[in-house]
Amino acid sequence: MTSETDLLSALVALEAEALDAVRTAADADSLETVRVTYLGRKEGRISAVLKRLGELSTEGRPRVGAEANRIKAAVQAALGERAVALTQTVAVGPQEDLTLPSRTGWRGGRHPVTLVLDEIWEIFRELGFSRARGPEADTEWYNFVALNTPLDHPAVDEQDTLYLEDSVLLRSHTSPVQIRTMEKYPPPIRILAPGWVYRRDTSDATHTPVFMQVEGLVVDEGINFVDFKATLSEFARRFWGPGTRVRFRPSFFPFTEPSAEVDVKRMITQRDGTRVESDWMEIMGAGMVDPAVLDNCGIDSEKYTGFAFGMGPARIALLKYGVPDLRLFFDNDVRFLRQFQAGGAR
Ligand code: 2NL
Repeated sequence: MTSETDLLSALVALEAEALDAVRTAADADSLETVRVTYLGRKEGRISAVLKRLGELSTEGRPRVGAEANRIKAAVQAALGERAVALTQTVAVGPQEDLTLPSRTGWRGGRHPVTLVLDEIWEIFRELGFSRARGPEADTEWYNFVALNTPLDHPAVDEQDTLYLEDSVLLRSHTSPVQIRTMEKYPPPIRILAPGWVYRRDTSDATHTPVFMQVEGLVVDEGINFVDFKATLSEFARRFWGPGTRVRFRPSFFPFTEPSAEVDVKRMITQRDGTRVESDWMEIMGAGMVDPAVLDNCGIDSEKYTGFAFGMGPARIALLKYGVPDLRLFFDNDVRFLRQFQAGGAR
């Protein structure tokens, strides 16, 4: 004979199954299927249990009947709640897809001009140079006059300087930093002076009115033209590669005598492994410090000599990476800048 506990445990198992089916029903149609499966009057699985009440003793019947009714009510209530929830989901729209991978974090990187400047600095650091800095707004004395460039000299007009007030201007090169260093410290001096400089230029592919410059200065007893050529050739070969050819072309700057433009010819390894030479590329201006500049800074030009040079890291970056237009370095389009990061384009 069927016992009361048999039917009760069958009912409890059915309740758990039915509630689970209600919870996972994805739409109104499947909810209706769940209702018919468990509560349907003819074929419903709970009704099937109730039909077996007759198998029980008279005392057991009311207890099992009451439990069956409680379960029917619970499943009915769950069906109602789920039906409402499903209509709300439709009204709100699709749920977030929690299986989507999350966005990776933004990673910053160094600007290509900074990368080149760091590389230049690293080489001169190995050669014994220190780094010097100074103000971006300076006086005519530091920007021109101390550099053997009287204010009526054509070079002053050529630089079309940006004045802030009488005799105070945005520096047109970082040379004022070297003048201040020579005023303050006795030789030996070996410094690199990087920083922003300003000229009243219109932006085009090869000019920007604000640009990064890096100048270098060496002053000591007995510094000669061989030190000058050897130091800058060594720099060029460390930067552009060991096979690089270096040439010094005569030039003019008011603050150096003699003066030179320094050009390099690189060895380039092509995709197929063959090595070819590049064209000559101008990388910097340089020269032996004019004795008048040393005297202006209180350094005895009979005892000390020196050399100096200046270059634009953005222009070097242009040559090194084959960038066609300097303005790309200022647009700050991350799709452009990304290409210079260690991981390459991402
Ligand atoms: C260029 C050329 C140059 C210097 C900068 C310098 C500084 C002192 C004394 C003598 Cl304090 N010279 N600087 C010398 C030659 C060239 O820069 O093309 N720069 C972008």
